[in-house]
Amino acid sequence: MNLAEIVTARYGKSIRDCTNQELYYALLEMTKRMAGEKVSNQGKRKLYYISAEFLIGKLLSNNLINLGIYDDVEKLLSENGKQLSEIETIEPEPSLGNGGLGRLAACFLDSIATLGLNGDGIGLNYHYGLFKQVFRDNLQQETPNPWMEKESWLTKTDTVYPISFGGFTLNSRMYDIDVTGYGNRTTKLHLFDVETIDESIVEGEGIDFDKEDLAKNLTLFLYPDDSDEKGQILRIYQQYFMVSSGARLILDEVLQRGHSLHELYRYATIQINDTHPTMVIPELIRLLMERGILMDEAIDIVSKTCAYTNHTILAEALEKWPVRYLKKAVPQLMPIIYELNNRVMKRYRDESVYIIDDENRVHMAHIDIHYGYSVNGVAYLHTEILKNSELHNFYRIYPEKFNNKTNGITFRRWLLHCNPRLASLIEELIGPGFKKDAMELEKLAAYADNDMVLNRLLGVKIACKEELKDYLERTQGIALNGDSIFDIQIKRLHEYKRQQMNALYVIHKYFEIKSGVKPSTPITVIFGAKAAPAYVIAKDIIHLILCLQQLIDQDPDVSPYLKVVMVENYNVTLAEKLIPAADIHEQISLASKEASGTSNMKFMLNGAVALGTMDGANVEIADLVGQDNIYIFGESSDDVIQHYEKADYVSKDFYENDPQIRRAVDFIVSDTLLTLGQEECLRRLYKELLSKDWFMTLLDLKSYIEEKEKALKEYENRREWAKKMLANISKAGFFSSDRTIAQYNSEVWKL
Ligand code: 26Q
Repeated sequence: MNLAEIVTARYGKSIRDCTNQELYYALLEMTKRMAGEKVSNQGKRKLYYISAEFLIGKLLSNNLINLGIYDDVEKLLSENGKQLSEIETIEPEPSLGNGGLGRLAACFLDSIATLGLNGDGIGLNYHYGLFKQVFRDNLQQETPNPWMEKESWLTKTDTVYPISFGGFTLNSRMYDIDVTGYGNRTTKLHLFDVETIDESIVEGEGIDFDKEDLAKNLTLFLYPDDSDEKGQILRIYQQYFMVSSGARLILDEVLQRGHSLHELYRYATIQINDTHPTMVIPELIRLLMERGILMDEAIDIVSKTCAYTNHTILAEALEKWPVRYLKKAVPQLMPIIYELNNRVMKRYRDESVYIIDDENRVHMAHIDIHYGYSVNGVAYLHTEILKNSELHNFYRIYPEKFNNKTNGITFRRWLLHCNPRLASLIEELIGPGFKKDAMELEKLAAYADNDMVLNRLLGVKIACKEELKDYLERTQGIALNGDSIFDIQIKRLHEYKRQQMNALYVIHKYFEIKSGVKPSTPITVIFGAKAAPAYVIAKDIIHLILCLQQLIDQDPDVSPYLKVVMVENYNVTLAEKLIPAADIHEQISLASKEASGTSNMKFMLNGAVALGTMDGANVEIADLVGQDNIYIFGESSDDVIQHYEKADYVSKDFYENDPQIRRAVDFIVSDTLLTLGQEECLRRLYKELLSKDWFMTLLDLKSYIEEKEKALKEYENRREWAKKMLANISKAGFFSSDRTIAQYNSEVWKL
């Protein structure tokens, strides 16, 4: 059925007479049906990508592009006086992820489908997903973010599994989302859910609820507040619910295809996305034993089936669950976890590789490394750090398991969909081949001295900036100056990502302007970030940025030259507007701490130039584009690791020895800011920077300011800047998730 037929059947009227809302539902039906008709790969071995997060974003446009009908639909609608871009705004964004790790999983599904590989995703169907962020009195507040409507991308299936926990059982129903690949097949995202969820248990306006009523709350929120014990145990319940449902599905599918579970690893491979799904290992062992396979063989089979991706070296993000919690939530797994640990203890003397430590905590990553066949990091530098320091003791035991898979992004969403102007300029210059083979972007290098092309590139950027300006005006009441330099930092708020360093730069610039030194081109510093609800200092940093925004907006001496904007509720939809409009993107994590980063790749692809440290994938970006096309500053990861080892970094020394740094830090608790903000928050942040500064903000602040000044100055030469833009775009091909997935397949999954 075509769109006209669907609207006639649904509403008894023509496209022209439908509301945008009606058209959205009709398009949803049409695309779901078309995606459902495509066949998935039925190869012998199947990949299951298990992840607690799939940050898929809105799906309508992306699906239309991948199905190859975007232009036709847009034309049909406009002939009937309708605009696809307006209809798109009606779709709620499913926010089933926090940030990089979840978005990566979504890009991977797109590439798995595009490459036509046999693989599905397995996750949870959170009713509210990540909280919605609102600003009140310059503070972040969290509210629920419902996304499921009576009609959505989800298709209810008949697959239901009873999942038992300590003392009770819940039914798990599978819902599917068809993920379309570009001009190719589809794959499925299987999301499991409890049918008895009760959204009404959320108390008041915020996101508080009774954490113990599991039948009503298990899949209510993504990663609910885990600052207390109840929240942590709820997370274990969620994880087990996900992996037990997934494990049963995998075993059922292998059996249905007529294979023996003794050869599970020949027909299935499971990629464990960070440690959140680690319990799939003991759970599969348990299920195989339930089906009559002996322990030794069950462990062997599962070890050949599971592979693990590490996304972080931050100690606090490596999951270690107290045995007591696991005993309460999933007692059936404990005998198996003890046995897995006993085997390790028998084989190795080194206590640092044990699964259970002397404080009776279970190290989830250790289960993955001992009982999986592959361990990978997500960028070259990150994998080297895993091998040489963080997981060195494991690397010595299993060197053959360790491998690198530098992250990637899907160019369908992050170029074709979010920046159609740039995509069509590229197509005009080098033809459509880059859409299937991203490395063809290199052909753009031939235009490095072509003034007409360089000018058109600048023209595309101006148009994207205007579009962002209109969008933020319309949706958030924010007025941008389209002629200013857009300097953008968008990512989860975390001290290691150092949004606070960018804020200190803003203060530095504020003083400069106050003293009469004005930038040649006005600067707009844009932030987008959510802080975890219980992460106090992260919320203080948001508070500081919002206070600076207000201060500068109200100061006529400064506001013509400098503007700070923190967009509210940063999400995938906003990223799609912000990234094409960026001139400079901030990738300023403390070297060694950002495993990869993926927004860096998206910005590069959209012709923005990075200002960053030699961290994560920035290292590979710098290698590819060369030093003239990126702004690098700060201490190296080796030096930073040394500082931690020697414990020799003292932030106060930097504060006391540099008047510029001192002035910027002191301003946080100046009368000027205290009249706008909350004294408690600002003083706490000030104290943190001076007495702790665990992520060494003040260490790099000076070189950061210098390098940013250099970037701003070089921006003035528009022709040279356009060459940098072109160089970045032409080298972005390596960061296509099609390349990443092809590597996972040839080196790990072997589908
Ligand atoms: C762990 C324990 C308890 C509670 C929560 C968590 C938890 C939740 C989410 C730990 C980590 C995450 C998310 C991590 C994440 O997004 N990591 C990012 O992954 C990207 C994709 O590989 C990388 O590009 C980023 O560098 C990395 O920060």
